[in-house]
Amino acid sequence: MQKIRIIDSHTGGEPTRLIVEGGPDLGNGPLAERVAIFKEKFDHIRSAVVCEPRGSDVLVGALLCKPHDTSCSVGVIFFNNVGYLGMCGHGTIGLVATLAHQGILETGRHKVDTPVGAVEVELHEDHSVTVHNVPAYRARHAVTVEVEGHGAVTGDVAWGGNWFFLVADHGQDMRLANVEALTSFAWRVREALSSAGITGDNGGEIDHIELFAPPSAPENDSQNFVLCPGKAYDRSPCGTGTSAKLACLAADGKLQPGEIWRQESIIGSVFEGSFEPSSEAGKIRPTLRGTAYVNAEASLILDPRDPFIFGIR
Ligand code: PYC
Repeated sequence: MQKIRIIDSHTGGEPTRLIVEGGPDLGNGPLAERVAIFKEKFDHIRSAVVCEPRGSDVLVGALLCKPHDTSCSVGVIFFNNVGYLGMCGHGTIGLVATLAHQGILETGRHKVDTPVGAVEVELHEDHSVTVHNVPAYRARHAVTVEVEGHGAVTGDVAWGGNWFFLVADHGQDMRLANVEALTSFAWRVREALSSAGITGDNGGEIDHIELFAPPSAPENDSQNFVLCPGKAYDRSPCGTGTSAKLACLAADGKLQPGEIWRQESIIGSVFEGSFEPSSEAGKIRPTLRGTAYVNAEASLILDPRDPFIFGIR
Protein backbone atom coordinates (compact mmCIF):
# COMPACT_ATOMS: atom_id res chain seq x y z
CA MET A 1 0.00 0.00 0.00
CA GLN A 2 1.28 3.42 -0.96
CA LYS A 3 1.40 6.07 1.76
CA ILE A 4 1.64 9.81 1.16
CA ARG A 5 2.51 11.99 4.13
CA ILE A 6 0.72 15.33 4.16
CA ILE A 7 0.47 18.40 6.36
CA ASP A 8 -2.66 20.55 6.11
CA SER A 9 -2.87 24.24 6.85
CA HIS A 10 -5.28 27.06 6.13
CA THR A 11 -4.56 30.62 5.15
CA GLY A 12 -7.46 32.95 5.86
CA GLY A 13 -9.77 29.92 5.72
CA GLU A 14 -8.42 28.54 2.42
CA PRO A 15 -6.82 25.11 2.87
CA THR A 16 -3.46 23.88 1.56
CA ARG A 17 -2.47 20.21 1.68
CA LEU A 18 1.30 19.87 1.38
CA ILE A 19 2.80 16.53 0.30
CA VAL A 20 5.97 16.19 2.36
CA GLU A 21 6.79 12.53 1.64
CA GLY A 22 5.71 9.80 -0.76
CA GLY A 23 4.83 12.09 -3.68
CA PRO A 24 5.66 11.38 -7.32
CA ASP A 25 9.28 11.54 -8.53
CA LEU A 26 9.28 14.24 -11.21
CA GLY A 27 13.04 14.42 -11.72
CA ASN A 28 15.28 17.44 -11.29
CA GLY A 29 14.35 19.68 -14.24
CA PRO A 30 12.86 23.19 -14.13
CA LEU A 31 9.57 23.22 -12.23
CA ALA A 32 7.56 24.08 -15.37
CA GLU A 33 8.89 20.82 -16.91
CA ARG A 34 8.10 18.89 -13.73
CA VAL A 35 4.46 20.09 -13.85
CA ALA A 36 4.21 18.67 -17.37
CA ILE A 37 5.48 15.29 -16.06
CA PHE A 38 3.06 15.47 -13.10
CA LYS A 39 0.17 16.11 -15.53
CA GLU A 40 1.14 13.41 -17.99
CA LYS A 41 2.28 10.58 -15.71
CA PHE A 42 0.97 11.21 -12.18
CA ASP A 43 -2.31 13.06 -12.53
CA HIS A 44 -3.95 10.22 -10.54
CA ILE A 45 -1.81 11.28 -7.55
CA ARG A 46 -3.15 14.84 -7.84
CA SER A 47 -6.74 13.58 -7.71
CA ALA A 48 -5.95 11.02 -4.99
CA VAL A 49 -4.66 13.81 -2.73
CA VAL A 50 -7.18 16.61 -3.25
CA CYS A 51 -10.39 15.09 -4.62
CA GLU A 52 -13.12 13.30 -2.68
CA PRO A 53 -13.24 11.02 -0.76
CA ARG A 54 -9.91 12.10 0.88
CA GLY A 55 -10.20 15.75 -0.05
CA SER A 56 -12.77 18.20 -1.38
CA ASP A 57 -13.18 20.73 -4.18
CA VAL A 58 -11.88 23.47 -1.88
CA LEU A 59 -8.47 21.92 -1.22
CA VAL A 60 -5.36 23.24 -2.91
CA GLY A 61 -2.58 20.66 -3.02
CA ALA A 62 1.12 21.40 -2.98
CA LEU A 63 4.01 19.11 -3.77
CA LEU A 64 7.19 19.96 -1.91
CA CYS A 65 10.10 19.59 -4.38
CA LYS A 66 13.81 20.10 -4.57
CA PRO A 67 14.32 23.51 -6.21
CA HIS A 68 15.81 23.73 -9.70
CA ASP A 69 16.90 27.33 -9.13
CA THR A 70 19.77 26.82 -6.69
CA SER A 71 19.16 30.20 -5.03
CA CYS A 72 15.89 28.78 -3.65
CA SER A 73 15.49 26.86 -0.38
CA VAL A 74 12.59 24.73 -1.64
CA GLY A 75 10.42 24.20 -4.69
CA VAL A 76 6.65 23.73 -4.90
CA ILE A 77 4.03 22.73 -7.44
CA PHE A 78 0.41 23.68 -6.67
CA PHE A 79 -2.63 21.78 -7.89
CA ASN A 80 -6.37 21.55 -7.26
CA ASN A 81 -9.46 19.45 -8.00
CA VAL A 82 -9.19 20.01 -11.76
CA GLY A 83 -5.53 20.62 -12.56
CA TYR A 84 -2.42 22.68 -11.80
CA LEU A 85 -1.82 26.29 -10.73
CA GLY A 86 1.06 28.47 -11.95
CA MET A 87 1.39 30.08 -8.57
CA CYS A 88 -0.70 30.26 -5.41
CA GLY A 89 -0.39 33.05 -2.86
CA HIS A 90 -2.36 31.54 0.01
CA GLY A 91 -0.64 28.21 -0.70
CA THR A 92 2.82 29.81 -0.50
CA ILE A 93 1.93 31.33 2.88
CA GLY A 94 0.68 27.86 3.94
CA LEU A 95 3.88 26.25 2.64
CA VAL A 96 6.11 28.62 4.64
CA ALA A 97 4.02 28.20 7.82
CA THR A 98 4.19 24.42 7.40
CA LEU A 99 7.96 24.39 6.86
CA ALA A 100 8.32 26.61 9.95
CA HIS A 101 6.13 24.15 11.88
CA GLN A 102 8.51 21.38 10.81
CA GLY A 103 11.55 23.40 11.84
CA ILE A 104 12.82 23.52 8.23
CA LEU A 105 12.52 27.30 7.70
CA GLU A 106 13.57 29.94 10.19
CA THR A 107 12.38 33.49 10.57
CA GLY A 108 13.76 35.67 7.76
CA ARG A 109 13.91 35.74 3.99
CA HIS A 110 13.92 32.68 1.72
CA LYS A 111 13.30 31.89 -1.93
CA VAL A 112 10.79 29.37 -3.28
CA ASP A 113 11.01 27.90 -6.78
CA THR A 114 7.66 27.61 -8.62
CA PRO A 115 6.62 26.72 -12.19
CA VAL A 116 6.22 30.45 -13.00
CA GLY A 117 9.51 31.56 -11.45
CA ALA A 118 11.21 32.04 -8.09
CA VAL A 119 9.37 34.00 -5.41
CA GLU A 120 10.89 35.55 -2.33
CA VAL A 121 9.15 34.97 1.00
CA GLU A 122 9.68 36.30 4.48
CA LEU A 123 8.67 34.54 7.68
CA HIS A 124 8.06 37.14 10.39
CA GLU A 125 8.40 36.80 14.18
CA ASP A 126 4.60 36.91 14.55
CA HIS A 127 4.38 33.91 12.15
CA SER A 128 2.82 35.97 9.39
CA VAL A 129 4.39 35.51 5.96
CA THR A 130 5.16 38.01 3.22
CA VAL A 131 5.21 36.74 -0.35
CA HIS A 132 7.00 38.81 -2.99
CA ASN A 133 5.04 37.45 -5.90
CA VAL A 134 6.01 37.13 -9.56
CA PRO A 135 5.51 40.33 -11.63
CA ALA A 136 1.83 41.16 -12.17
CA TYR A 137 0.20 43.27 -14.87
CA ARG A 138 -3.06 44.29 -16.44
CA ALA A 139 -3.25 42.85 -19.94
CA ARG A 140 -6.61 44.32 -21.05
CA HIS A 141 -8.78 47.11 -19.65
CA ALA A 142 -12.59 47.34 -19.74
CA VAL A 143 -13.44 44.22 -21.70
CA THR A 144 -17.19 43.62 -22.11
CA VAL A 145 -18.83 40.20 -22.43
CA GLU A 146 -22.47 39.13 -22.66
CA VAL A 147 -23.26 36.91 -19.68
CA GLU A 148 -26.14 34.45 -19.92
CA GLY A 149 -29.10 35.46 -17.74
CA HIS A 150 -27.46 38.77 -16.85
CA GLY A 151 -26.37 40.91 -19.80
CA ALA A 152 -23.20 42.89 -20.40
CA VAL A 153 -20.39 42.60 -17.83
CA THR A 154 -17.24 44.70 -18.06
CA GLY A 155 -13.94 43.84 -16.41
CA ASP A 156 -10.16 43.83 -16.68
CA VAL A 157 -7.91 40.91 -17.64
CA ALA A 158 -4.85 40.73 -15.39
CA TRP A 159 -2.03 38.34 -14.50
CA GLY A 160 -1.02 37.79 -10.87
CA GLY A 161 0.55 34.33 -11.28
CA ASN A 162 -2.73 33.04 -12.75
CA TRP A 163 -5.13 34.76 -15.19
CA PHE A 164 -8.01 36.75 -13.68
CA PHE A 165 -11.06 38.65 -14.92
CA LEU A 166 -11.75 41.41 -12.39
CA VAL A 167 -15.23 42.89 -12.18
CA ALA A 168 -16.36 45.74 -9.93
CA ASP A 169 -19.70 46.60 -11.52
CA HIS A 170 -21.68 43.34 -11.33
CA GLY A 171 -24.83 44.11 -9.31
CA GLN A 172 -24.42 40.98 -7.15
CA ASP A 173 -25.17 40.73 -3.43
CA MET A 174 -21.63 40.11 -2.08
CA ARG A 175 -22.46 38.28 1.11
CA LEU A 176 -21.42 34.78 2.14
CA ALA A 177 -25.12 33.86 2.41
CA ASN A 178 -25.32 34.46 -1.35
CA VAL A 179 -22.38 32.24 -2.24
CA GLU A 180 -24.39 29.89 -4.51
CA ALA A 181 -25.62 32.77 -6.65
CA LEU A 182 -22.13 34.36 -6.72
CA THR A 183 -20.67 31.04 -7.86
CA SER A 184 -23.28 30.66 -10.59
CA PHE A 185 -22.75 34.25 -11.80
CA ALA A 186 -18.95 34.02 -11.79
CA TRP A 187 -19.07 30.68 -13.62
CA ARG A 188 -21.27 32.19 -16.33
CA VAL A 189 -18.78 35.08 -16.66
CA ARG A 190 -16.00 32.53 -17.16
CA GLU A 191 -18.07 30.67 -19.79
CA ALA A 192 -18.84 33.96 -21.56
CA LEU A 193 -15.12 34.80 -21.75
CA SER A 194 -14.36 31.37 -23.13
CA SER A 195 -17.19 31.54 -25.73
CA ALA A 196 -16.01 34.98 -26.83
CA GLY A 197 -12.44 33.68 -27.21
CA ILE A 198 -11.15 36.17 -24.62
CA THR A 199 -7.93 34.94 -23.03
CA GLY A 200 -4.88 36.19 -21.25
CA ASP A 201 -1.65 36.71 -23.19
CA ASN A 202 -0.43 33.82 -25.37
CA GLY A 203 -3.91 32.26 -25.20
CA GLY A 204 -3.70 31.72 -21.43
CA GLU A 205 -7.08 30.59 -20.16
CA ILE A 206 -8.79 33.04 -17.79
CA ASP A 207 -9.75 30.51 -15.14
CA HIS A 208 -10.20 32.78 -12.11
CA ILE A 209 -13.07 35.27 -11.84
CA GLU A 210 -12.80 38.00 -9.21
CA LEU A 211 -15.72 40.19 -8.10
CA PHE A 212 -15.31 43.25 -5.87
CA ALA A 213 -17.45 45.12 -3.36
CA PRO A 214 -16.86 47.63 -0.55
CA PRO A 215 -15.27 45.99 2.53
CA SER A 216 -17.36 44.85 5.49
CA ALA A 217 -14.78 46.28 7.96
CA PRO A 218 -13.80 49.97 7.76
CA GLU A 219 -10.06 49.26 8.15
CA ASN A 220 -10.06 47.29 4.87
CA ASP A 221 -10.05 48.68 1.32
CA SER A 222 -12.13 46.18 -0.60
CA GLN A 223 -13.84 42.80 -0.41
CA ASN A 224 -13.54 40.15 -3.10
CA PHE A 225 -15.15 36.90 -4.17
CA VAL A 226 -12.82 34.71 -6.23
CA LEU A 227 -14.05 31.72 -8.18
CA CYS A 228 -11.27 29.19 -8.70
CA PRO A 229 -10.84 26.94 -11.78
CA GLY A 230 -12.65 23.92 -10.24
CA LYS A 231 -15.74 26.00 -9.26
CA ALA A 232 -14.84 26.32 -5.56
CA TYR A 233 -14.61 29.85 -4.20
CA ASP A 234 -11.47 31.04 -2.47
CA ARG A 235 -12.01 31.46 1.27
CA SER A 236 -8.92 33.67 1.42
CA PRO A 237 -8.57 36.97 -0.49
CA CYS A 238 -6.51 34.98 -3.04
CA GLY A 239 -2.85 35.93 -3.26
CA THR A 240 -2.61 35.84 -7.04
CA GLY A 241 -6.02 37.55 -7.29
CA THR A 242 -4.88 40.31 -4.92
CA SER A 243 -1.72 40.66 -7.05
CA ALA A 244 -3.88 41.06 -10.18
CA LYS A 245 -5.96 43.68 -8.31
CA LEU A 246 -2.80 45.58 -7.29
CA ALA A 247 -1.70 45.60 -10.94
CA CYS A 248 -5.05 47.15 -11.97
CA LEU A 249 -4.93 49.73 -9.15
CA ALA A 250 -1.38 50.66 -10.18
CA ALA A 251 -2.38 50.91 -13.86
CA ASP A 252 -5.25 53.25 -12.90
CA GLY A 253 -2.97 55.35 -10.66
CA LYS A 254 -5.21 54.53 -7.67
CA LEU A 255 -2.43 53.00 -5.53
CA GLN A 256 1.14 54.23 -5.21
CA PRO A 257 4.25 52.05 -4.68
CA GLY A 258 4.58 51.04 -1.02
CA GLU A 259 1.01 52.02 -0.13
CA ILE A 260 -0.90 49.27 1.73
CA TRP A 261 -4.04 47.74 0.24
CA ARG A 262 -6.08 45.59 2.65
CA GLN A 263 -7.98 43.02 0.60
CA GLU A 264 -10.77 41.25 2.47
CA SER A 265 -12.18 37.90 1.34
CA ILE A 266 -15.82 36.89 1.17
CA ILE A 267 -15.45 35.30 4.64
CA GLY A 268 -13.72 38.39 6.09
CA SER A 269 -10.08 37.18 6.15
CA VAL A 270 -7.50 39.74 5.02
CA PHE A 271 -4.25 39.97 3.02
CA GLU A 272 -2.19 43.12 3.18
CA GLY A 273 -0.90 43.95 -0.28
CA SER A 274 1.43 46.53 -1.74
CA PHE A 275 3.68 46.81 -4.76
CA GLU A 276 6.98 48.09 -6.05
CA PRO A 277 7.64 49.03 -9.66
CA SER A 278 9.05 46.14 -11.69
CA SER A 279 12.11 46.30 -13.93
CA GLU A 280 9.79 44.89 -16.62
CA ALA A 281 7.87 47.74 -18.31
CA GLY A 282 4.15 47.88 -17.49
CA LYS A 283 4.47 45.37 -14.64
CA ILE A 284 4.57 45.62 -10.86
CA ARG A 285 6.15 43.48 -8.15
CA PRO A 286 3.31 42.64 -5.76
CA THR A 287 3.78 41.81 -2.09
CA LEU A 288 1.21 40.00 0.06
CA ARG A 289 1.19 39.39 3.78
CA GLY A 290 -1.02 36.88 5.57
CA THR A 291 -1.02 34.17 8.21
CA ALA A 292 -1.50 30.42 7.95
CA TYR A 293 -2.15 27.82 10.64
CA VAL A 294 -1.17 24.16 10.49
CA ASN A 295 -4.22 22.07 11.37
CA ALA A 296 -3.42 18.43 10.53
CA GLU A 297 -0.60 15.97 9.95
CA ALA A 298 -1.57 12.68 8.37
CA SER A 299 -0.70 9.84 6.02
CA LEU A 300 -2.97 9.20 3.06
CA ILE A 301 -3.35 5.50 2.33
CA LEU A 302 -3.70 4.34 -1.27
CA ASP A 303 -5.20 0.87 -1.01
CA PRO A 304 -5.22 -0.99 -4.36
CA ARG A 305 -8.53 -2.67 -3.37
CA ASP A 306 -10.22 0.75 -3.12
CA PRO A 307 -12.30 1.47 -6.28
CA PHE A 308 -11.81 5.18 -5.56
CA ILE A 309 -8.11 4.88 -4.74
CA PHE A 310 -7.31 7.86 -6.99
CA GLY A 311 -10.30 9.94 -5.93
CA ILE A 312 -13.59 10.66 -7.67
CA ARG A 313 -12.36 11.99 -11.00
O1 PYC B 1 -4.02 32.48 -3.15
O2 PYC B 1 -3.25 32.66 -5.19
C1 PYC B 1 -4.01 32.18 -4.37
C2 PYC B 1 -4.98 31.16 -4.82
C3 PYC B 1 -5.17 30.70 -6.09
C4 PYC B 1 -6.19 29.75 -6.03
C5 PYC B 1 -6.58 29.62 -4.71
N1 PYC B 1 -5.83 30.50 -3.99
